[in-house]
This record gives sequence, structure tokens and C-alpha cells, in this order.
Amino acid sequence: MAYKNLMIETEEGIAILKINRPKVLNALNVETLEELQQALKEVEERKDVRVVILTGEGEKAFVAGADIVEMKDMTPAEAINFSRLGHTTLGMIENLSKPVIAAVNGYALGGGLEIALACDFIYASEGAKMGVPEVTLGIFPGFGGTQRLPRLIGKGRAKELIFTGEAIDAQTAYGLGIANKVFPSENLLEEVKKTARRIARNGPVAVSMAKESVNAGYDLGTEEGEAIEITTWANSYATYDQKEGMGAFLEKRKAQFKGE
Ligand code: DAK
Repeated sequence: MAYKNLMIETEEGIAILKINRPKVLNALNVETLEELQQALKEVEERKDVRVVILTGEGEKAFVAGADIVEMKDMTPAEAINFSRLGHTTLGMIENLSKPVIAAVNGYALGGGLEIALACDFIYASEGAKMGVPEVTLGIFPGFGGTQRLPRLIGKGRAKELIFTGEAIDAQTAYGLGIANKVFPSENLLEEVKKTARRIARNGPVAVSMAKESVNAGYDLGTEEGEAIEITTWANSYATYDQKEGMGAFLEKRKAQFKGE
């Protein structure tokens, strides 16, 4: 499908989804979120895609937030639709059966940081700036920011960022555990691709089950989480890839995973 506000490139088992509204620093409007949902369905179904990278077009921004122009005059009914659209899109990212890496290449503000937080992990460029400035606009983070951010960095630190609305630089984000790694801007995408390629070489069903197990157990107690791990792990024995992976090791050859 052709997209207006999004670009998709695929190479070596990796799909790169680029939010493409650089003139407004890739701000998220309804149309972009709808296109993103469509693209996520597309990459979910494609067997040749094993890892997804989410990034922004241009040198300046990953996503500078929800589109303030569009949001300003929303009716309450439109606000509910927008809110649902945002939540379902971020849920689709979080629950995609394939890993999604955010390559934060500039501003990731408000809904922009929230969408990055819905990804499995974040790599950032040295010049990236991240924050949740919604309170400066008279609203507060509404795409999961009050939930995902405290779970990632702790309640006090998250509240400080949310209440002040201040943006932090990439090194601070790294120190807080928001960004896993930081790279010079010109190397960011290649470094993210390196990690994506490494993941794409592994058993796709195993990676997918690992994601499911971490996500499903994260908010539960250890015993309940372990129960999920036990069942999901046992299910990996129903796959071709488990036999291939272990067989290849014992036969001293490279595994040829099929994703089934
Ligand atoms: N929306 C619309 N346009 C934006 C934008 C945004 N978020 N961010 C930037 N732009 C536009 C600017 O208006 C400008 O357009 P023109 O003036 O050229 O027409 C163009 O992008 C370039 O931006 P600047 O000229 O401002 O560039 P600077 O380098 O000077 O500044 C900046 C960069 C990122 C510091 C600045 O643009 C900025 O502060 N942008 C706004 C950042 C922001 O406040 N983001 C949070 C948005 S609120 C909800 C759930 C979630 C949300 C809402 C509802 N529900 C549950 C319903 C989320 C809310 C948000 O994300």
C-alpha cells in the first residue's frame, strides 16, 4: 500500500518504518496514526520481516509529539477517537509478534516519546532530546506516558519529567534507562540495523515468544510470570525452529530457521 506520511523500506529481514512529516517535525496526526496501524498490520503479516525499526524522517526529529494544530480544536468526541487511535496504535507496537526498535534521531516529545516507549527498546542519537511537555500545553501525557515511563525509570523520576515538562538530552536518557545506547547521529540507523540483523538471525518464533513472555509477566508477581514462561517455553517445543536450532548445534552447522 502507498502511504502519505510514512515510508517503509525492507532489507535483510528488517522493516524500517519512517514517520514522514519532516516539515512539522513528524508530528502525529490522525492520518499518520491510521497509516501506522496499516503498516504494522502489513509487517506483522510479512514472513520475510523479522524485526521492525521505527524512526523519523529528517535530521531533526523522531516525532515532536501529537499534532498540536489538529488537537487544538478537537471536539470531545474527536478527542476520544484520537485517544483510542493512539492507544490502539501503541498497543499494536507493544504486542507486535516481532521486535520493534525505536531509533530516536532527534526530538521525541510528548506522544513522540510515548510511541518510542511502546517499542521494545530505544537507541538514540547524541543530539536527541526527549521529554513529555504536555503540561506546558494544559494537558498531560495520554498515550501511556503516565504508565510506561514510571515502569521503566521509577515513579519519582517519571513524575519529575512529567510535572516539569522539561526535555532531557540523550546521555541523561541513557543514564535513566530510557535509551539503551547512544550513537553519533550519522551512525544511529546503521547501529540499530546491526542489532536488528543480529536479532533477525535468531529463531523468530523464539524471539517472539520471549517478547510475549516478558510483556505478559512484567506487571505480575514472579510466580505468575514464571507460570507464563513455563507454558510459553514449552510451546517452543512444538516448533520446527527448536528442532532445527538444537540439531544444527549438534551437527556443528548454522541453523536455518523458518519461523515456524
Ligand atoms: N504539532 C504540530 N506542529 C509541530 C509540532 C507539533 N507537536 N512540533 C513542531 N511543529 C511544527 C512547528 O509548528 C513548525 O511549524 P511552522 O511554524 O514551520 O509551520 C515546525 O514544526 C518546525 O518547528 P519549530 O519551528 O518550532 O522548530 P524549532 O527547532 O524552533 O523547535 C521544538 C523544535 C520541537 C522544540 C518545537 O517545535 C516544539 O516545542 N514543538 C512542540 C513539542 C511539543 O509540545 N510536543 C508535545 C505535543 S502534545 C492524547 C494522548 C497524547 C497526546 C495527546 C492527546 N489523548 C489521549 C487524547 C499527546 C500530546 C502531545 O504530544
